[in-house]
Amino acid sequence: MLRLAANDALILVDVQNDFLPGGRLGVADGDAVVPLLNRYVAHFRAAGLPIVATRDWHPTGHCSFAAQGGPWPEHCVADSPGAAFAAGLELPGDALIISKADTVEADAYSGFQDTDLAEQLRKQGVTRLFIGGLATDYCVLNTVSDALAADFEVILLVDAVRAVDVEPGDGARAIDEMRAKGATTITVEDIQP
Ligand code: VGL
Ligand code: ZN
Repeated sequence: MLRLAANDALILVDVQNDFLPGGRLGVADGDAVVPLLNRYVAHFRAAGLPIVATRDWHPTGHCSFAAQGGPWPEHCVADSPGAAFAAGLELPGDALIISKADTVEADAYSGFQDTDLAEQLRKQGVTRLFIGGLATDYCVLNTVSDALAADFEVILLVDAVRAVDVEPGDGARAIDEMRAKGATTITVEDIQP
């Protein structure tokens, strides 16, 4: 069991339509994270703690798109339906939204890359981060790694992540890597109601 504390914040990584099954870069079973993340959201709201949602927010012609020679199909074009948060995600109105990779020339898998996320969290006295969302092997992995490198304590919401798995096992290896770097893991039942 784990009790939420005053220095905790929740980070929901890229829970966007294009990463759900049927989306441009659909993650298998990606929609399964939504009801779980809603339960984490409810815990954090009840405790009055900060909730952050990151989003991939690419311009048309982004360098990560296949037409530009990048590795991915076109996805999460800013203001498009595919870039919108999953309809079922119960994101509070006062959640902090962090848009990333929003210039043509740079990609960013981490919510900390070229954003003021670390500053905003520190300003609020946050020291421990609960992180879940999509995709385990890209944006979750990189957000967790940057959070640890920036000296935040990190708890990975291991029930509320799903992987792209370009190679089978990528998601499991990403979880091993996050643990090796110092992240601990919980499931939603571990949080003291
Ligand atoms: C992501 C691939 C490309 C992610 C974003 O959110 O994990 N993956 N852009
Ligand atoms: Zn992207």
